Amino acid sequence: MNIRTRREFIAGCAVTASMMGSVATAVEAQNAPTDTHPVKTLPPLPYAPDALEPFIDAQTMTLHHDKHHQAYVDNLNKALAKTPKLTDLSVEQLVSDIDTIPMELRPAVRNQGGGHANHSLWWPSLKKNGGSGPTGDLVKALDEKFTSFDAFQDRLTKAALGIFGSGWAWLLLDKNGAIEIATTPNQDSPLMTGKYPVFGIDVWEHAYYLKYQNRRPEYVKAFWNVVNWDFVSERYSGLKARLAKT
Ligand code: MN3
Repeated sequence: MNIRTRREFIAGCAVTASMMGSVATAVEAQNAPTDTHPVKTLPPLPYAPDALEPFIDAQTMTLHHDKHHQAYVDNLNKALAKTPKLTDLSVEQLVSDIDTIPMELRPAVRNQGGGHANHSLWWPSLKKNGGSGPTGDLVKALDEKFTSFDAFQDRLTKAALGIFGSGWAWLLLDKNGAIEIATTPNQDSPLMTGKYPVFGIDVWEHAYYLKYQNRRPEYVKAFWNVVNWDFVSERYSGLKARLAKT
């Protein structure tokens, strides 16, 4: 069964399952999960809140992680309180399979689950002195797609600056392993459309307003100083290898 057919098949099962008062069947065998952050828990910040100074300030990091990300986790779990089978999943699996989730729970999965998934990738993607640029397979992929790293950086920057309101700009892999730049509004996760995020830029004002106020271009420029290239490059190679097997 190809992926599309399988998704439609699963979506069909979801209707049946929810009609039977259980969503368990619908979510047990799904799209291959990418990351596996539990729905129920806020992952710890993998460094001190001031680790990215002066590019991203400690107060922003603390509020962003301890308050904003925590709120996505709390609100998601509140919404899913009556469907414990769903809270046993990884948040990445949950948002990947949003089409199979009962309609009344989808707004929470999209917004709160998307926020939880996006931020769970955001923290490890950042590091001061995280390498001088991409390495390994990612270098070649960026050169082939965008002609050079500089051209890629320029394109992703423009995508981030072009988002109206809140959202994310991403480097993504499609299911065939091809890279692309895309944006998502609000907290929509690329996983909801079958794409795999390599890394992204959070351009919600909560990510930068205390230090940069309305100067999003300055924040995005600063962001390039704190990309964890070792993590991002390894992640790209890992995702690519996983997709080659499916
Ligand atoms: Mn954020």
